[in-house]
Formats: sequence, structure tokens, C-alpha cells
Amino acid sequence: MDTLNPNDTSLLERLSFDNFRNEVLSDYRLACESRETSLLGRKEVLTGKAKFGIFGDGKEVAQVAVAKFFKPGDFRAGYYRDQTFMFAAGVATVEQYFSQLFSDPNIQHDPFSAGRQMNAHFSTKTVDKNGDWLDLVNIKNSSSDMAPTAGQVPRALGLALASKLFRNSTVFNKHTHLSDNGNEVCFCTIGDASTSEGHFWEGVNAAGVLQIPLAVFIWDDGYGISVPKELQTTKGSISAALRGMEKMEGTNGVDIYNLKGWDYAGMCEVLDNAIQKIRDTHTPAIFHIEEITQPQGHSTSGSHERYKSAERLAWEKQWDCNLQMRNWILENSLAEEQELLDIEMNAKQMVKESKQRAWEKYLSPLKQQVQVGSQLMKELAKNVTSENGSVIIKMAEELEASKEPLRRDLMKCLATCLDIAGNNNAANGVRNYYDELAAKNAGLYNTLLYNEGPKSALKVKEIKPVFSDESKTVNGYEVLNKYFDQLFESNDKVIAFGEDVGLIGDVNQGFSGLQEKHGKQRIFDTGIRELSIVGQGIGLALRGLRPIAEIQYLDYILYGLQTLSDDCATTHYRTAGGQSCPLIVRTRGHRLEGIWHSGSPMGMIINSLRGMYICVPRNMVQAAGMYNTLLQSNDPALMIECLNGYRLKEKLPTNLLTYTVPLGVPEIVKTGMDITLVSYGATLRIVMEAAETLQKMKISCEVIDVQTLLPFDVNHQIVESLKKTNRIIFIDEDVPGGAAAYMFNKVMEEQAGYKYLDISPRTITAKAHRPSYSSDGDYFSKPNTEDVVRIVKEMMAE
Ligand SMILES: Cc1ncc(C[n+]2csc(CCOP(=O)(O)OP(=O)(O)O)c2C)c(N)n1
Repeated sequence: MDTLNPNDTSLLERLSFDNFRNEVLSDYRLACESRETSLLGRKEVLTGKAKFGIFGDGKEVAQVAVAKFFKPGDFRAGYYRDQTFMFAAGVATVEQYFSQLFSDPNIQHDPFSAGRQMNAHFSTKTVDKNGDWLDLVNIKNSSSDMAPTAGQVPRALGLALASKLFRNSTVFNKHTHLSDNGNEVCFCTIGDASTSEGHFWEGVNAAGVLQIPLAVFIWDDGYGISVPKELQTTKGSISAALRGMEKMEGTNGVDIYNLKGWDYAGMCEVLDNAIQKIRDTHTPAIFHIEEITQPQGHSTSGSHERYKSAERLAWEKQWDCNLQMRNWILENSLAEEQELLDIEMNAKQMVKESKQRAWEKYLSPLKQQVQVGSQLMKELAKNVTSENGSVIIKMAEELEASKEPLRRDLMKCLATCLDIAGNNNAANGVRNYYDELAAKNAGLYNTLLYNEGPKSALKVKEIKPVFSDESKTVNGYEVLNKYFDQLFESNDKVIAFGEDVGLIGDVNQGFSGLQEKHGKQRIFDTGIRELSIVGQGIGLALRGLRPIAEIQYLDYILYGLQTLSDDCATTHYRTAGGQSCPLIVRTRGHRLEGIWHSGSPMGMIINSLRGMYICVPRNMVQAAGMYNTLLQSNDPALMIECLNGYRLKEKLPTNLLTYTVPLGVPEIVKTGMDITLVSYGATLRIVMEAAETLQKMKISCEVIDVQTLLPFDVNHQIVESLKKTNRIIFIDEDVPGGAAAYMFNKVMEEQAGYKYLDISPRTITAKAHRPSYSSDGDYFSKPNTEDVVRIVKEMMAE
């Protein structure tokens, strides 16, 4: 064996050459394994073992090169082409990849999504089972992928911004398990065609302004499915189109690099310095990786021969990155032909074995269930008529013969047997097994939309606000201002940002004076970019901070709704609890005037944001209590403060930081006997006015504030009121069929409220059109006091 003598330079040279050669061959092996994974994955789909497949072939060499520079603590915000990167970074195995392809719901097998996402949608765990953040600085982290193109970019912004804040804030940098002095880079990947999305442009512009450690890799294979980049991008080149954002001497902006996806050595050389620069200086960079191919086409949904010319297909064959790397290895005498053939053969074998293990792990619990189920069915067959018995036996045998049974096949058979058997006690075995499997399958597929452990917002105990004789009466906005001041003093993870939030302390002064007091790292302004304000919040939340991202007015939430709905609201579910995204989106709404400033699209919001909680406090004392509740949990939420409540007088509680408002618990704000009026937010004041008018007419209304729309009346209090009054109206300022219909459905169906009705229940809503401008426009567009009075009187007369 050689011993290392520092004076023996030839030995040193040889050792370093050996290291280099080994690293190159190891990278080539990874590229081959990934290619084999794509080839075999496609076959598995085409032979029916998996439903759909999308693969990373053609991007292997670029991704092994990039993965070299991905360090513990770094975050990835990528998309479905990144299998090679994930294998090379050591955060995914080929076997796990196949488990996800087979949609194995066992989280031990598919740790990225427990079968909830289609293949190549990766993630790593950021929280433990108690909802506490893991030691992220020692993990190579991946946020959870999603299919909407460019959807990862807004989140990437927040993941990168966190590093800057951890580095520059003496409050945040104490959290050493979340960041090592902000040295973490966010690696964002995107396809060339997806850069056509507004998300990309908004994100890159914001990164250029913010100067954050964001590395964006654009895999340019020339097409977005069939549409070529000439139809996607100005000048047919994303790097050319971005030049105006390039950082120059003395300006902010982004660095831009052009690399070739087959040029292993060239990429490694450039990336080494470039990533270090991002880490050190927090200058964002775009890596336009060109000349990438797609050997198997876009996905298993169609063939690329339909839209690529013969010349292009021939070019792709010649410039296949694995082939080019192979040629380069041989040209530089880094290996003999035979060594490469061995690597290629071993890769094929390794992938085949990994796939087989994944398949067996996926199939064996299903086979076991089928075996138990079919035995029970055969037992049952003995105790029914011979005609029915033979139907059941036939079903059991078909089930047993199926090579690839699904859970639903078994459930269907068991349910059919129960239908055939009717009340026959002999069916108890089948019935019990059906119930057992139904519960098990619900556990696999219907859990973890929200936190279910100690960090569930629903587990936060109520603590009432305390008022003393000395409690001052102040404006609503002052309640929040004092609350936020104490919050930022006491909670070293909270951070707030949005349009006009920093210098002037938000348009309604909730944060007035607080930037000066708590610092620009914690309370700050952003550009007008709601989508990426939300994305920024998502990324910061994933990194363990507690962001309050402000959307100036409720109407503008539509700009951020896609990322809230697709990303934030699904994070916990799509990672099967592996990640939490405790973002609070703060906004204000209801009852402004005009088409653009008084929307209350609550139905749209609650239906698109399942997975978030939706708080609609009627005043700022309630709002502060809800903030306290949310900050003790890991669930994301939208807080809609009443725009016309900031100047209403409220008593200031003495326990501002400790009282909590439980979510999903309505409050009876006026008791009554004749009719139940259910509402929330600003409309509640109209309802109260109407109730007072009606009181004078001897009609006694019970007014209920639901307080939160998601969750909704978890203890079914509203039906208790209905049992007493037997009449009910749901009132809100959304369109007909919107949130009022949602409340109606909850009480009538879920709470079985229909049983207690004396007369038909009603909803009072805004008109279907957008509210017209000014006070008259508002009066005739939205529910008003007189409408409520009139309808209640009509109902009392029925
Ligand atoms: C918002 C959205 N629109 C459309 C699609 C359908 N779609 C999936 S992939 C794709 C093309 C993406 O091309 P590119 O960004 O170049 O990435 P590639 O797949 O080539 O790696 C399209 C249109 C989608 N997933 N999301």
C-alpha cells in the first residue's frame, strides 16, 4: 500500500487524480442509474403498473454537477425533473422513487408524499411528529414539489430570503438549528417553458431587489411539451430576455450564467465559484442550462415524435448528455471502455432490483388484504342462497387472481357482498373487515390536511381576555398596534412584511412605529407583488420562522390565491405531515366601496383554501386573540380584519399576549328566542342593528358570530340555537351561493338543522354583480339593515 509522503508530489498528484477520476466515475454511475430509472419507469407505466410517469432523462449530467454544491442546510424548490439531483444529493433513492411511482401510501416507502403525489414530486421532512422543527442546518432540505408550472418560484424567494434574515438579524440568528449564519442557498429549478409564467418574472425581479442567496437553474430542452421556446420566450432565450436584470458594478440584480447541459467539466468549473459567491455575497444567480435533451419525450402521455423534427431528434441523440459525458471520459483517459460498460450494466441491475423491492413492498400488504377478504367472502358464500353464493365466490376468485389488485377493488367486492347479504349475521366477518379497512384507508388518504398532533390550532385552550377597571378604551387599530408591539418583543420568530407595512406601519397603522422599534429585518416593506409576498411567507414559514405576510386588501388576495391554494394549503397534506407551513396571511376587507375595493369573495376563498384556517374576527380584540391561538400552532391561516373596524372603540385587554380565541367556536353576541341570525365580520354590525330594530317590534333575535369559517362551529352550537328558535337566516356579503350557502350547508346537513325548522331557512347575501361604487352603490349591492328587518318580519309572519 502507498504511504503518503508530503514530499512525494507524484504520489500526491496521482492520489488527487485518483480522487478526481473516482468522483467523475461516481457521477457517471449516478447519471446511468438515473437514466435507467427513467427507462424502466416508463415501461412500468406502459405495462400498467403505474398510472403516469414523468422523468428526468436528458438532465442527468447537469444535475449531478449541480448536486455537488448542494450542502446540508440548503433548500431545494424544484419541479418534477429533478430525480438525478435528488439521487446525487443523497436525499432520494431509486427504490423510493419507484415506491412513489407505484403510489405506495406507506410513508416509510414513499417518504416524499406517502403516495399522495405523482412520481418525482420530492420533499424532505422539516418537522418531527410533535411539529417541532428539525435540525435543518444538518439536513439537505427539499421543499415539496407541485405540478403547476413555476409554482415553486414564489416559495423559493422566501426560502432564500430566510438566509439573509438569519444572517443579518441578531434576533433570528440565535436559532442555530434553523440556520448557520445565513449560509444556506436555495436551489430553485424550472423548465425553460415555465419561465413564461408571471411567477418567474415576479420572483426574479424580487430576488434582484432583495439580494438573496437564490440559485435558479433553468433546464432548457427547447420545448414546453410541444410548444417551442420561440413561442415561449422573447428572443427565444430566457437568459437573453433577462439581461436587463443582470447585476452590474454598483447595482443590484442577478448574475446570469450560460452553461451547456452536456458539458460536465464546464458546468462543474463554473458552478464551484458561482455557488460559493451566492453563499458568501447573497447575490442571486440564474443558470441558463442550454442544449438539454429529452430522450423519452415529455411524459408517458404522448410521444415527442409528433412535434420534433427528424433533425431535432437526430441532434438530441447525438447531444445526449450521458453519451457526451461518456465520450469525454474516454477522450480524457479517465476510464477504459470496459469499465464504463460495467458501470452501465451494474446501473441497469441496481435499478431493476430497486424497482422490484419497491413493487414487492407496495404489493404485499395488498395481497394480504385480498387474502383475508376473499376468505371472509368465501365463508359468507356458504351462508347465502346458492345463486348469491356463486356470485360471491366468483368475485373472490377474480380478486385472488388479480396480479395488481387495488385497495378499491377489495372495498368494492366487500361492499357488494354486504349488499347481497343484507342483514344476514353471517356477513359480520365481511362487515367488520370492511369497516376496519375503511378506517385504515381513511388514515392513508384522508388525514393530515391540518396538524393533528400537539401543534394543531384546534388544541389551543381558550383563555379569556381580561379587562380591569383601568382598561383603556382605544381605537381598534391601537389594540393591534399594542398587541404587535408586545408580540415582537416576546416572540423571536415573528416577522411581518407587505406593501406599506414597514415605514408607515401598514395603511391602517397596526404596525405604526414598530419598524423603528423592532428593526427592518423584522417589519418591512415589499414591492406590489401579492403572489410573491405569499410565496415569501411560505418559504420563511418552512424555514421555521413565523411570518405574518400582509395582503393590503382582501380583493387583492386573488393575486396570491394560486400559491396559497396549491402550495400553502396543501403542504401538510401532500407531505403526509412531513412539513408544516405556519404562515399567517393578514388582510383587511368587507364593506369598502366599489367594484375593486369591496369584494368579499369568501366562498371562493374557503373552498380554495382547505388546509388553512380562515378567521373573520368582528373586532380587533378578537383578532389579537386569534393571532395568539395561531402562533401557538403550526397551521396556516388567513386573517381578515374588518376594514371599517380600525376606528371603532374597543376596550384594551390587560393580557394581550396570553388570551386566545378558540377556532371554530361561534359566539352568541345577542341572545333571543324567535329567530337565529348567523353572520360574521363587518356584516355582523348590520345584523346587530337590524336585531335592535326588531327588538323594538318585539321580535327577539339570537345573533351568532361564527368567528371562523374554517373551521366552522366544531361543537355544533348553532343547531342548539335553532332548536330554540326554529327559524334561521345566514347573512353575509358574498355572492349568492357563496359563504352563506356554505354556512347553510354546514348547519342544515352536518348539524342536521333541518329537523328543527318551522319555516324554510334563508340566506341574505350580496347581489351577484360586483358592488357598485359609493354609499348608495353599497346599499343596493350588499345586504343592508332594512333587508334583514324585512325578511325577518316576513319569516315571523309565515
Ligand atoms: C400552470 C400549469 N399550466 C400547464 C401545465 C401543464 N404542463 C405540465 S408540464 C408543461 C410544460 C413545461 O415545460 P418546461 O417548463 O419547459 O419543463 P419541462 O417539462 O420541459 O422540463 C405543461 C404545459 C401545468 N402543469 N401547470
